[in-house]
Amino acid sequence: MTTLQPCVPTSTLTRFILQQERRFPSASGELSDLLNSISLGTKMIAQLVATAGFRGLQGYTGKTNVQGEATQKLDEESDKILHELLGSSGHFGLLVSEERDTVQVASEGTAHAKYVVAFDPLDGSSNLGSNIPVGTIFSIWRKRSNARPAAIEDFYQSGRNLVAAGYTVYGAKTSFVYSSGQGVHGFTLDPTIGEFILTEEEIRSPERGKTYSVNEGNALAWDAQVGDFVAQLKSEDKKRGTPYAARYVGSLVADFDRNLKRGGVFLYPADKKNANGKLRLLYECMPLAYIAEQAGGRAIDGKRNVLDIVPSDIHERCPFIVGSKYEVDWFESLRR
Ligand code: AHM
Ligand code: MG
Repeated sequence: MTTLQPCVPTSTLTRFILQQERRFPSASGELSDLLNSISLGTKMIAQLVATAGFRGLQGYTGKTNVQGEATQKLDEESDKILHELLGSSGHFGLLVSEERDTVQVASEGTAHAKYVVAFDPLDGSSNLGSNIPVGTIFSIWRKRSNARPAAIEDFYQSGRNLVAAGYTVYGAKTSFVYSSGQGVHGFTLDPTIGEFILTEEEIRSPERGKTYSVNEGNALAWDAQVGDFVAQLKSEDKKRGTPYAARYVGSLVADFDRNLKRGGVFLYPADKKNANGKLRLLYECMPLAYIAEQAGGRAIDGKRNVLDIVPSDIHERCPFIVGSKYEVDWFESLRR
């Protein structure tokens, strides 16, 4: 007879964050506190996503955000949760959110706070109501100077200066993946105890994969490089290992998470209609580029490494090609 073993976790996210902090004896604990505030916020958002259908939280607000996209009630609620939790932590000077036109001053600790944060509270929200995974994405920078309160310029730093970044996926399970520059680590929410449990330590992205993710409905607007690349991925070439399989969820976090762990490439390129693609640099492309690189992958905008770009607008868009090193190098080799 087999006896069921109690499932005692090796580590929780809270404990893991503290252990990472202890590696730096001079650390003040502020970053750990921030990450824990974000994790609490994502647990609350996971709950909202799961129960929206019977809490009157489904559907659109009737408003549009700064990008002209129709906002959903859950976009607004998720933004409020993160804004309030992070604002009251006292460690953020300024916040940027996909859902807010301008930079927001945190409610407490403005002058002394060391960090600024950007987030997409609910990525992929056009999929809500279809029971398809959505997620939250965040990036954290240190202020350029501690001698002054946070300023908008603190967001205009390259991704090389990121202190931490991460994302969650609210799907069949809720997962939290983050890096503070010491590898990428994955956690799964155990809803029975309300804790994120360490499930994937030191995630490494495979050198190459077998899938590609792109909205092929935009093919008519693609340039020759994107067209050639996708055609090669689909062609029969035993030596090269093609054709690849197409996988496109339409929620960046879900497509990215799969490719990070299984290998492959995701593209939201520039095209004839959108010179800078669709995705936003500060709270979509940069944080995921940071995670990809920490795991051994790559992210480019077609010409430059995404982490080398210095933003000049908080809602700036950026063409995004991200994934395993092999496929991103391959895409780059087709540049004309
Ligand atoms: P959102 O942040 O408003 O949800 O928009 C971003 C989403 C990504 O999650 C996804 O990869 C992309 O938009 C899908 O766009 P499209 O429907 O054009 O393929
Ligand atoms: Mg988004």
